Amino acid sequence: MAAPYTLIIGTKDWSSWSLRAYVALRATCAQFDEVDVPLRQQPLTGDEIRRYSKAGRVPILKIADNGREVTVWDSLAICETLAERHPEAGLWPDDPLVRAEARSYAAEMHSGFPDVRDQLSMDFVRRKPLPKLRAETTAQLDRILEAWSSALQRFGGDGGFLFGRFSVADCMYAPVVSRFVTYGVEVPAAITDYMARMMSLPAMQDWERAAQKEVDAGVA
Ligand SMILES: N[C@@H](CCC(=O)N[C@@H](CS)C(=O)NCC(=O)O)C(=O)O
Repeated sequence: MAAPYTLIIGTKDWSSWSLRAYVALRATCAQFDEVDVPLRQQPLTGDEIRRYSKAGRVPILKIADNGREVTVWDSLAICETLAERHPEAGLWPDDPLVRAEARSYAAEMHSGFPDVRDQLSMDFVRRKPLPKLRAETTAQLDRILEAWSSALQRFGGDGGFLFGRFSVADCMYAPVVSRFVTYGVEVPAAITDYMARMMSLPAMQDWERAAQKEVDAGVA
């Protein structure tokens, strides 16, 4: 049977938005085909992405469902769609009020932290010195650490993810975990444990292996 999903993603070493959709899709255990688009090779990159979505950004999820085909673009829309289509994966917390907070975490990441994204860009397998941080970047890093600590303390429980079991909130922050590893950002012990848990997810390990291959091949 053909896979119900096709996930179109960018170069794994760099594509932080793609990683978010990838870990969400892996959490559903659904079968999917993957299309890899090389980033930073304009005009090829843009042309390739626009074959799948006129929005011109990855990730893109194609869904084939009972003879219907739909395209979902944007990481958060993909995560929401997967959570809705796979309730068994528990990608949002069960409690509506906790879910409201988890959604806020995901949305804050999706629309925020521009200086962290700019100064600590994702380079999944490389290890780099921490650059001299702008005040805005430091403030955003502090906010991320404060938000993670608060979620882990209040909801982490035995599951050890931000809201206990793995959720869309963790998907959205997966690239930030990778950035903290790449740039050796100093974090409190509880956050070190959280980051280790995230980095050891099979989906993250597979992503890392593929990103390493890109680096070895000189395409990232
Ligand atoms: N808000 C979008 C952002 C997606 C995005 O900016 N993706 C980058 C790659 S990480 C991209 O497609 N860049 C296109 C290019 O480099 O031409 C999302 O959440 O998916």
